[in-house]
Amino acid sequence: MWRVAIPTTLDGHTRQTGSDDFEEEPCQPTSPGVPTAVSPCSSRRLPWISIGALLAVAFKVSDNNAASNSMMTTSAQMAPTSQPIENVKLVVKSDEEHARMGPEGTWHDAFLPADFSVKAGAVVKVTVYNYDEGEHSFTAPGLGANVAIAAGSKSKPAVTTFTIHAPAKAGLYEWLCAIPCDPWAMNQNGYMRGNVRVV
Ligand SMILES: [Cu+2]
Repeated sequence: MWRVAIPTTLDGHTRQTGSDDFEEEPCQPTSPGVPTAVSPCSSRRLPWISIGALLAVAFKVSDNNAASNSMMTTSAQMAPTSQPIENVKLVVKSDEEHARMGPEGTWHDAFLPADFSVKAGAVVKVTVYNYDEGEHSFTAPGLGANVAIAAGSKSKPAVTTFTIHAPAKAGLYEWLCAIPCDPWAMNQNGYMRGNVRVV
């Protein structure tokens, strides 16, 4: 009897060519020595192999993008100056020039803006345009800055430039104007004092 019922595959199942449920059989591991081309699993595995290949290609492409991005970052970091350079422009105006109104409704001297952000470790080039006929200062002990801001005029601002080496530690660093000017403004953040946010 067993001599007659010879399995059509070597995986132990007796199969009949042309059977309707042939394609519905669960895919069995192919026994050693059975050519994969003969295995019924091969044709059903193909779509998954194709999807796998597509996914592999997709990941490969994204890897390449990531690699090129990191190369761009690396080349930027390898620029002659290793620290990022930032430029900050500040304007100083007087109460008469309507720098900034206080909550009580009168105008005051002010740095515009009085608060700004810089990157940690950056070399920050600050340029101050002073339209006020009075002198001011940008004094920030935490940033190592104590700079006199030269007096200018409404029609011809005085330009003062200086450099701040932003600390590596992020946080708020206070500055104030240490030269007597608008008494109220000297004690108010947003006017003659403020914060440099190191991020
Ligand atoms: Cu001042």
